[in-house]
Amino acid sequence: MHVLATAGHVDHGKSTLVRALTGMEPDRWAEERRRGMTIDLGFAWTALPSGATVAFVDVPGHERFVANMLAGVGPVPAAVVVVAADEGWRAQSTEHLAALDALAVRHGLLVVTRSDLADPGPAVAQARAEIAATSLGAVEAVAVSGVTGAGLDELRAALDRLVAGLPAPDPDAAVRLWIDRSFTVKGAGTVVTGTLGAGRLRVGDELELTGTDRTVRVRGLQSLGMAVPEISAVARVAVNLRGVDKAAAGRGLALLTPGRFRLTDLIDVRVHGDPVAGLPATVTLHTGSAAVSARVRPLGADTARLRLHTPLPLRIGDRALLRDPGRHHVAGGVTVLDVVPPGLQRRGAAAARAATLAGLAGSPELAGELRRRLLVRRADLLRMGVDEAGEPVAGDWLADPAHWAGLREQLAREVARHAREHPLEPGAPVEALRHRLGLPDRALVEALVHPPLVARRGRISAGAADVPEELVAAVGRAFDGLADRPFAAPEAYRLLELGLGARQLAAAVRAGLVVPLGGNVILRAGAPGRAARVLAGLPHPFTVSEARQALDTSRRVAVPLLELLDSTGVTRHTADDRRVVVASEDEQPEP
Ligand SMILES: Nc1nc2c(ncn2[C@@H]2O[C@H](COP(=O)(O)OP(=O)(O)OP(=O)(O)O)[C@@H](O)[C@H]2O)c(=O)[nH]1
Ligand SMILES: [Mg+2]
Repeated sequence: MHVLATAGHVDHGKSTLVRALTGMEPDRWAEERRRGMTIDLGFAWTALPSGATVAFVDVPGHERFVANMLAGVGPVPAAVVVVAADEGWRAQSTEHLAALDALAVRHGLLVVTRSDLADPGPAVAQARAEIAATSLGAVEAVAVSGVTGAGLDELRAALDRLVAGLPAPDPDAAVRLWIDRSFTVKGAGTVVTGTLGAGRLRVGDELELTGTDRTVRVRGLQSLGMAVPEISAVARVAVNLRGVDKAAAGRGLALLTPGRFRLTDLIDVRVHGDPVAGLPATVTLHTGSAAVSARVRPLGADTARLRLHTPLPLRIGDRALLRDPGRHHVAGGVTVLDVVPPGLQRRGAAAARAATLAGLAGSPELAGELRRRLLVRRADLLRMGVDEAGEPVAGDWLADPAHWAGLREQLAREVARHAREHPLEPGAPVEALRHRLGLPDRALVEALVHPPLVARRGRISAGAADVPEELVAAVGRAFDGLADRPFAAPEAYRLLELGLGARQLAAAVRAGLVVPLGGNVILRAGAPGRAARVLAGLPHPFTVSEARQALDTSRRVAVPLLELLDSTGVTRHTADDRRVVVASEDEQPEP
């Protein structure tokens, strides 16, 4: 199916044309028929000679209903511009064409109607010239009479050529169905309609509904009046929603594939058309079927920041139209460049932002987004419209490669600095590093660790060699003068003199510099093993006193040292308070 919107000045014959082509009545309301004027959108469809189905969204031409016209045109990729032969180009011809141009509609057809009333030649010539200057470019023109039926066969053939040239929609794209109508069907509940421009809908689908913070389920689907289990873009669709009030699903809201769009009320845009400086401070932004008021903050010559009164599900690359609400004037089209723009509080930030925006094309692109955002969740990028997968650095975080390499170096520097400032801690806490690096997630800190850095028990250190020199030196000095007495412990006052308190001693133990015997009694590393060899040479069993003399040490050392050897199974305590060495030398564990 293809969907086309009509466009053109009031009373130029749009609805008559749609009626003649489809045999259906696009003016749905009694008031419209009574007044002979379209007020709101109308819908009708027919089969073309090729067999292709074409559905029309018929719009009102009267200037009072331009907002309705825009809601119909917004989601539709192609337009039929209607001009009356007897009236020629008029005000809303201009306004509607400006709207199509602002929305960058590229495909269309010119139909000069009421050609039974006047020579269509001048109207065709003028309209073609006007249209050629817009995004529609050169279009085919057909002269018809909706009353006599003249030209309708040529028009059907031209419509076939038009739809054959429309770009194929992506059936796997995320769904964003802009609601253009909602009503209640007795027994079924709320039904909303819209033009499905991309993706696919199925009965049973869960969708997000903007304006609510919950998901809704598709209870039934219809297209062109027929119930269908599933429907692919492009299509006119009617969606029956379970448990949704009609008032909560009105025009301008949208049904969305969950997790694929973010609602944003702050966007940076490129402005096409009038100069940014000439824009009013407040405009109405039209996109899809939505119309919201927006405050304009000019940034560069053709870029601006828009603060939307109501958040919309916008993505990078989306087109929207700005209208001056006071002057009934299409002020221009915009291309969305950023849906999560940075704050502009810092001095000079606006100028820097303008420079950045000047280089943006408005096409979602992974490398560029990473370069600007440095670190971003894949889910967030997807919501902005960036589909490229990318290789996460941790969890679903994606990083700009240069930034990531810089973070690696910064982490190494921070770990070294922490080791300098806290020489007795076994590495820097991950959380502290996360903070210093300004990272949003601990997993990122852990992912940055690579040799020689090691992560252990929530801390990151520069590996086993990471013993502070000061500590090694202080421990060395503690044993000064004890070189020929390997089983002598430094005196407590000496340790204090050297600044070796409980924490420092614990660090020295962890670093394997000394062996703890309880309290502040320490021996050099390896001392227990050497003691076992000396004791093995004593007559067995031996007393604490004999051991003390053999080891040339004090009771302060000998008692806990023997207890340590008992506990590791090197010596055994006998009933008469003596000991024997039971383990052979190579069985002796190194405490
Ligand atoms: N003679 C003649 N009259 C036509 C033709 N097309 C439309 N009309 C008449 O022109 C008037 C307006 O036609 P509509 O089809 O309602 O025009 P419209 O463009 O839909 O108008 P709006 O929806 O209000 O913008 C009606 O009285 C039609 O009967 C035509 O080809 N020939
Ligand atoms: Mg009409």
